[in-house]
Amino acid sequence: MRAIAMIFFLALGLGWSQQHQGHGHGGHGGAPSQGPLTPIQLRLIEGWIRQVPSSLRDTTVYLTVQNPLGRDLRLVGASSPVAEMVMLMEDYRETRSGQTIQGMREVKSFLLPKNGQLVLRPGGKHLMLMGLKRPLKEGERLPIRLIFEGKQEAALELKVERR
Ligand SMILES: [Cu+2]
Repeated sequence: MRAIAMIFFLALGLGWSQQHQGHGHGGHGGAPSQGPLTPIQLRLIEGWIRQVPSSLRDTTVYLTVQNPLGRDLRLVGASSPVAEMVMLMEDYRETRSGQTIQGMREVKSFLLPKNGQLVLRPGGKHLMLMGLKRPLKEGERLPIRLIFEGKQEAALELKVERR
């Protein structure tokens, strides 16, 4: 049963790679925690949201944040008022029987090590804004809330850019 599930997931990944920015729905990235969260301060080194044509309802978020705390943080979710949900994902590329497979898959969490950085960038880890509620305008700044294990959250504001 596990093998079947893995093959199914791989097929999903392939579907994603073909559309690249147009992920299908059906993920299960739901809200990781309810109730009040403790705010934490991270240092935003850089970050941006990719502008996509208004016909697309999903887009990617890339950022680099620094953890100034003396303890590890684990990113387990995110949210934004402009998206129905946000998924943690990573691009991957692997070779199977001489064929290169490229796609993206959902990830449960990202580690933000103590006194270290988490880097989300094209070709690697990223956040996916799923189900955009309206088209995004180039240059506008949007709030993104990062949710960490242990009911902690960090609020960021990122610019929509065409890159
Ligand atoms: Cu993605």
